[in-house]
Amino acid sequence: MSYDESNIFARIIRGEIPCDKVYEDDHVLAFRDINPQTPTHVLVVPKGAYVSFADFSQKARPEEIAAFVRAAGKIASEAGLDEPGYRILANHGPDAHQEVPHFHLHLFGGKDLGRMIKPADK
Ligand code: DGP
Repeated sequence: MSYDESNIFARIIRGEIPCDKVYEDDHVLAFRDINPQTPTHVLVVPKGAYVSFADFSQKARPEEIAAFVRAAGKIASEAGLDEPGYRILANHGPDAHQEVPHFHLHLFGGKDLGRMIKPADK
């Protein structure tokens, strides 16, 4: 899939649409999800034009990958989630119901998140 420059996260990164920003550096922007699923629900987004995890993992430069991983850890720590715990998740493609075609991590926390996948759903 080619990158769609008009996707909603591209527009947020360009400053065309507002967001509730929690972190920014040269390579990363993080902001609160518009429809939070948990008390803390932050989207960690690389500024580069990557459609999904597959695209990011194959094409991002080492400094972009390092900045992204470091930022995700820092955001979780600064949200006070290291001790109680948190979950990070990335949806890639149709089976995962990826809605926005710009790679992002979801950071969930602030409550007991339960098991990742219910045994009955396997
Ligand atoms: P995913 O299914 O992994 O692509 O999740 C996309 C998430 O993006 C979903 O949890 C809702 C969130 N989202 C969609 N549009 C906006 C927006 O305009 N602003 C913010 N802050 N979040 C959005």
